[in-house]
Amino acid sequence: MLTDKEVNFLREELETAKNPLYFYDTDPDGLCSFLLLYRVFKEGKGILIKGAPTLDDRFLRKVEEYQPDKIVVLDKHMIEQSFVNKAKRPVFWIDHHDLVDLENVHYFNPKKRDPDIYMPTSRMAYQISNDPEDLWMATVGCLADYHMPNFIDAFIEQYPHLLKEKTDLPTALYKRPIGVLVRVFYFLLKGPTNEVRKSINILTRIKDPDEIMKQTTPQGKFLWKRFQQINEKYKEIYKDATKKVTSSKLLLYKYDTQRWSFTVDLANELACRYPKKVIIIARRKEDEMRCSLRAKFTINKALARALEGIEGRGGGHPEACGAGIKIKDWDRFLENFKRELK
Ligand SMILES: [Mn+2]
Repeated sequence: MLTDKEVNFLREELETAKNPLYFYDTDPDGLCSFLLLYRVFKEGKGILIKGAPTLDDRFLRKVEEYQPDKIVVLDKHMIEQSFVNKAKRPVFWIDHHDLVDLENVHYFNPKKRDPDIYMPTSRMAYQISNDPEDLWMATVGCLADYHMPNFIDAFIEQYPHLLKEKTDLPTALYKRPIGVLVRVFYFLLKGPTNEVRKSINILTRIKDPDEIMKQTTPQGKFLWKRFQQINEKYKEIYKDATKKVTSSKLLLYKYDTQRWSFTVDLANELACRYPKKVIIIARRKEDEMRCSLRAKFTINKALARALEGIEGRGGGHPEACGAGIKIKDWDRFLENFKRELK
């Protein structure tokens, strides 16, 4: 969480901003963080950081184009120093990934006070915006980043048809209507840029989740229809992936990403639905297998040991890792990993 002092400082900065430019990460936590702030402070413009690992010099042309007085970066794990230096505006960075040393930014990261804390950016954005009408949106952002917010009781009271009682995260995400709403936010970020932008524009004006979930307004109906089209593609791939379930502890699914990438969605859902298995979603890129690994127990140590003597790299969080393995070593890596998981 942010401290009261930080909340007050950021509120003051955003209230006085005439034309802030928001850069935010391409996932529901990043999106909800932006929406929460934009819906309260009204001014400015939001830019999705898509197709770039960090906020780098390529985004300076957006600064050039919009001439903002302040720059706000949300939920992005890295900003290049050169971007900060060349942008020549105050930069406010609210994030919850690993701490980074960067000069000339106002940096807000709860890990400064507690290295082990897990606090999605949208939870902090909601501290700043503090608009009870957006409680549902803050809930979506937190759940999407696999965090049960401390205000969930208030959400249940206000939206019992979306979540009728307190549950664990897998249940909320995959067995309750609120989980569908989270998926709507995930999937609306996929696909052609102009369609994504249109969806986000509409989301800035949605007042109640039922506009989407029950299609009570034309805007909500539009979003729901677009979600359903993407969801159909996902369901097909998900079904295909579940065919790979065997008695093995590994659930390996190889998949060619083209226009619609569902790697993260697949890995997350399979890990929740098969909590005893290690999920590997792999796709070939040039002479490498690129993998997303997930489990509901610690796997990063087994992964590190399995990589010994293998041409490749990998690592990440205890329960969520990434890896890139050279094709020639792929089979040997899988054997190693299976052995290490026993
Ligand atoms: Mn996040």
